[in-house]
Amino acid sequence: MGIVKNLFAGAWLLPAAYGAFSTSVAKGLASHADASSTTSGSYSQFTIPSSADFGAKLIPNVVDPEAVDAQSVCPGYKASNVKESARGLTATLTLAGEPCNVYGTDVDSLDFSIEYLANDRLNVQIVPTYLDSSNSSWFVLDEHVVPRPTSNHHASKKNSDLEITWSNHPSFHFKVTRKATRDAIFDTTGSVLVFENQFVEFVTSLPKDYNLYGIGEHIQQLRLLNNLTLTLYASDIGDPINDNLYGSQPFYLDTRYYEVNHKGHHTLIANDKADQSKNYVSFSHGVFSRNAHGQEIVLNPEGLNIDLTFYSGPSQVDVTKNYQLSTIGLPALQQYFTLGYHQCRWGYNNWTELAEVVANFEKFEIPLETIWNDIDYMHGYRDFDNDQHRYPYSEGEEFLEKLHSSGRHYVPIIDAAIYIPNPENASDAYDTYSRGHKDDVFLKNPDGSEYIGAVWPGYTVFPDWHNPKAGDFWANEIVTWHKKVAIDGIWIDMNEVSSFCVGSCGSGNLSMNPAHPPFSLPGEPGNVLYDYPEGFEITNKTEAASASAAASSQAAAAATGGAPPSSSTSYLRTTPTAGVRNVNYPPYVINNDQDVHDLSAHAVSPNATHSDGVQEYDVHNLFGHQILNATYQGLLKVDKKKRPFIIGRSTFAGSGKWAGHWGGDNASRWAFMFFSIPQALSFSLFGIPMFGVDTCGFNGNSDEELCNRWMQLSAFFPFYRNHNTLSATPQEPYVWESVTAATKSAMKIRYAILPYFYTLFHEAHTTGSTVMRALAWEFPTDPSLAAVDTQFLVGPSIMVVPVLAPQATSVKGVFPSLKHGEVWYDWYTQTAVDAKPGVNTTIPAPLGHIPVFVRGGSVLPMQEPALTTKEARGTPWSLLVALGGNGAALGQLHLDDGESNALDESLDVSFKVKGSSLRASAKGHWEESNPLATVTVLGVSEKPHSVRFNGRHVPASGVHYNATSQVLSVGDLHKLTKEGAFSENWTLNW
Ligand code: MIG
Repeated sequence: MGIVKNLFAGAWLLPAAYGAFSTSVAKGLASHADASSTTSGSYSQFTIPSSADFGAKLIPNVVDPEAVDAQSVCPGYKASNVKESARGLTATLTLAGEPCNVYGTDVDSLDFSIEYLANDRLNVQIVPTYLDSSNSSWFVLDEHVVPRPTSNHHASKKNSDLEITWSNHPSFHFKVTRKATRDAIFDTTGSVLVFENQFVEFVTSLPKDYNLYGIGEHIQQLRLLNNLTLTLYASDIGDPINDNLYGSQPFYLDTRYYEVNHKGHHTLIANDKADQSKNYVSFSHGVFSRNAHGQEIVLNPEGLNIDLTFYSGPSQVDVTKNYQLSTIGLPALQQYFTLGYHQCRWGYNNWTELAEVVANFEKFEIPLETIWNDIDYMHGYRDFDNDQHRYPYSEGEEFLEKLHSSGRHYVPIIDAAIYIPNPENASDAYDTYSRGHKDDVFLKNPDGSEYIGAVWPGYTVFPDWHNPKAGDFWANEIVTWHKKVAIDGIWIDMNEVSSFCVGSCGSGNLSMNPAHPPFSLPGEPGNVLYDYPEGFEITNKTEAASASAAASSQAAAAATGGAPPSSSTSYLRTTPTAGVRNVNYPPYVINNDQDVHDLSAHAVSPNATHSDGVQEYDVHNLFGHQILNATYQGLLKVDKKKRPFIIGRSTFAGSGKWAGHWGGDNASRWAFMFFSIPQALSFSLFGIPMFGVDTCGFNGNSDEELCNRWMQLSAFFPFYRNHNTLSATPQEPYVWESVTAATKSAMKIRYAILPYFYTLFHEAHTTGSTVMRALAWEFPTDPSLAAVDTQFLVGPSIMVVPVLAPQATSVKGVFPSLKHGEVWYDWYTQTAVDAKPGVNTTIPAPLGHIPVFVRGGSVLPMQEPALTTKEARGTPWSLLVALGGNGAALGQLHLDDGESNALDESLDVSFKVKGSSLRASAKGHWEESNPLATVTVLGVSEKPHSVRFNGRHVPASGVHYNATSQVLSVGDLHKLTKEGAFSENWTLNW
């Protein structure tokens, strides 16, 4: 049996401790003694010393040979006072022996409860008995911030798909069983429950070779590996593989495949035992651990994890919908324009440069929907404040007017931190800070002073989302600034929340502001970018050689200077003090991926204190989530009728209600192009369908081949944006001729199927379904697809098999479900693919070509490609009908104005093919005035005698049939649909 070990470095209710605060401030101040000044522009600027971001040297428990295994020393609990009802059970758990106090203070009495919430949903909670809100030493997650799952009146143990049993021998443990398969889906047998004030541990067994998905945010393959520690702690760090990242998504999906015998008995199969000649079924369930603390999930093949909600599925689709509908909320409905192409980079220096970029897209006739601005536009990196030399308001107004009238949009970045002006320099005053300070909305130190960290502008403060006035402050800043710059959405960065120094390093140092960050920016001396993608040495030999030589000498120079991250040789290990929490240095050290693993390194410290007394320690993982909510409310204040468009970096369970997410700070490397697929699929499971990564890669320089492939791949991602780091060589698609062509060809498909994409988004918003899908989710009875993440589906009907390696001219892909009669059509040739079931098929894919397939049984509503989504929305309709093996096909279309919150004016059309007729039936009041131009039917085996539209003959001139490709194309339909393609229900017969 394999085991999931869940180690919470801190439960969700913990006593307060302020001890460590003075230490980190002292460190910040001392290190300033060796600070240097750099000259930037005409003035000499103070640089925060890099040592300000050095934490204490820690060793994570999972690798610490001296770490005590809580399982071997803790006594566990015994249940008593058990009360059962039709809807669940409550009991008291009492410590079963001497407290072990291994990574905190043991809690001697706990309340255990099981609640059957619905037939397909069950909750288990374990909370300290003496929990009362008057006692500020216990932290309880706020239900307004992180909702609990809803319950249904009719739920009962009897009707539930799942069942829980428990036992006291040898100590308290419980087991969740799926009734249909008699299989335990969660089982703590053989382990002890550990519940301390800074540490909670529970252990469940898993099947050997489990299929687990989710547990974010991590960059990893879709199906989680065996033998892996997954740490959850919001961290500002570029592209670590498997380590903790920007957001925290404590949810997983577990899929199990079974063979069913004639008696209906289910036998679980091992993944490697899957056999194409056999039939299988799968059952999926989801588990949400409603906990915002730092946590660690240890997946290992042997042996060990308390607000747990189980979603019984039994399919991924059921689990994902249930999770969103009952618990975290449905994803925000995106505006139609957000599905167009987005161009961004760090380093667009002024409005003129932005205008040039837009002009280039026009010149090369590459669709461009939105031009983005990174921190370059800001005055000294201050939020809500433009640099008046480079990005003056007046010129911006002109630029934006022109941009908007061309149907395009503008989205700038806003950082989480707020500059705190130099008190000794009257001309440094900054209104945003003054207003926030007056309202007292910033995070505090334990002594009540403002917590002062460091981000781009120098020393900064941070909004405190627990303060009831913080939301209004943030909204007011957005509204005020919007009057000067007519933005169309907001890009939220640095919201982990990131801070470039340990502790309140700015306390006492404000006279140094504006300070330079404690490291060099990309392109600054010592940090010149010489990195290129794999394959560059083949395609650009000379340039690659000189870049690599320059990189070596830069590295050699760096090696001679600079201090080591930590001068101490021994690790800091803390021991628990009875009843006292050490929030900055908890006894259990999670494997946080910042340098030296310090929780305060490159983030606001755990002892930063909120207005309600809650420490950052308890809510660190929620900062990102709450700023996204505040930004959403702010944009609604700008225009309450418009759907806010927000892309955020740090997220939590439920952030999808307000924002999309981008997988920031990847590198211009082939591996990261691959990882973007499992990243997107994981965010589908987390209820954040609007996802995309920095196309062509962020860190390092990109090159023609990688960018060519990547522009094509991202064209099938929900959020399609090219973004680049400061000083890296330009990578807009018009930079290379082949990339221009490749981009245009992929965008032609994307823009044609925009109505399909939009319909998928509407469905996600109303039902919790996904947009980007794993093959395993659409084909749940094929165990061989469980780990596939090198190809994917957009909705149910489009499959993409991208090239993910340099120098390739073909790619291997599988065509699911052929043995059950599934048909796949090549997008380009419109003919059925000839492949064998379960066989990895070689698909030609020269540079510039991305293999795309349409699944038989689909009707895709399409419009004509155009340079903007607005223009595309004004073109005639066409339908692509891909007949299934049984000759049938289905499709959906949702239309509305694409931007307003009030959805009373909408149109829903359903398409259905039966025999040789296609029926379109529309419901709703949205008036679609564009006519229908063409219907193309793939897989028509015989030439039709006649074609009729609503009983009227379509003239032969409009009908084309190709017997070889089996494509029937019916044109000239405009005349018959002058009032609009769906103004009346119609039938096409052939
Ligand atoms: O630490 O604003 O992920 O997309 O270009 C760098 C500059 C800060 C990180 C974001 C990246 C953005 C960059 N930001």
